[in-house]
Amino acid sequence: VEKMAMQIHADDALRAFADRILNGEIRAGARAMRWVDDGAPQAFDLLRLLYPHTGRAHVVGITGNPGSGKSTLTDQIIRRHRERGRTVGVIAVDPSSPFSGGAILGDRIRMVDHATDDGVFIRSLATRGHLGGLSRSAHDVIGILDAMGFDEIIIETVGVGQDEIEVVRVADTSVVVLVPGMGDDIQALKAGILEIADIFTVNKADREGADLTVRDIRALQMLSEDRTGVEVPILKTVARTGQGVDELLTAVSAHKNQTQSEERLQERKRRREAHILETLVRDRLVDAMHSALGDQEAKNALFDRLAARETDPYTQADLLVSQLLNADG
Ligand SMILES: Nc1nc2c(ncn2[C@@H]2O[C@H](COP(=O)(O)OP(=O)(O)OP(=O)(O)O)[C@@H](O)[C@H]2O)c(=O)[nH]1
Ligand SMILES: [Mg+2]
Repeated sequence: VEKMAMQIHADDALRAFADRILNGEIRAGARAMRWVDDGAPQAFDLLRLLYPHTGRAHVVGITGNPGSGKSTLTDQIIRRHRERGRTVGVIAVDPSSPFSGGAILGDRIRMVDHATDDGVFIRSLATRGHLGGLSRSAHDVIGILDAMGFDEIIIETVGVGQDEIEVVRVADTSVVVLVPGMGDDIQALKAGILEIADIFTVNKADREGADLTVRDIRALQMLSEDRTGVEVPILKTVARTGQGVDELLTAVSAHKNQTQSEERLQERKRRREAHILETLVRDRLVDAMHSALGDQEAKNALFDRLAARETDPYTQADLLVSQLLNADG
């Protein structure tokens, strides 16, 4: 009984905490995001409470190579939203590459302009250490920003690596940022990038070769057949001066309206929910597997047998899965 009373108490406390987030309290939101980051067990209970209040904000993904100007562009976009009185939540996914250490610092410095503005919330998300994948953490953090009532949500992520590309799935509109003079890089652009782009922008258009890059992308677009009927705009921006940013926002709005008026939006939502559900189930199964294997000593014994080729992972995986599936049934 005492345990139950404590549980009810905890539920009340959590509900009160969720209410603070729904009221847009910055400190509560920040704390919830830390829970997600740390993989705290209460995080799921909280997210469960918040979920019905999410899915309202329009999420724009900004992805591109390191140094292509994503943060500078994001900064310009924030400024414009603020001029219209829209509140903005930003998630900057730190590039895992050690080379971009300076650039990460750059993010902080440039975005400091908005640091004192309550209508802007900027949060960075480390790429490492996210159980169940970065995209799910990003989804959870977006959910918190959404529950807090931010009108616009931007997620900045480096478009290299599978993890980062997966992140784009959580966005409603994906902007892929390229720069002039990429030459062979354009050819090497992952098919994945081409597929996820709803809008291309050739940033640093103050540099030579922007038009050539536009043409290269267009040529590449024509080669990929599955884009039937959907025109993916290719714009040019100079994030440093803000040139072309209004046009970019117009394209984002157009995409938003386009997707909302079609069943494509529903399809996009379906894919996103499926992805999140899959990662959650995978996490839980892996956790259950570890419990089923027992303590570290027992696990090591199995891993040693595998290493010694006394058994194989295929057989063991089948055994474990059938064991887990039968556990409750
Ligand atoms: N010439 C020129 N430079 C730009 C433009 N936009 C951004 N830059 C510069 O490019 C550099 C990188 O810009 P960031 O906005 O930090 O690029 P990023 O894509 O966020 O970089 P990461 O977060 O490290 O991936 C900075 O020195 C910017 O001032 C532009 O339109 N023209
Ligand atoms: Mg950046």
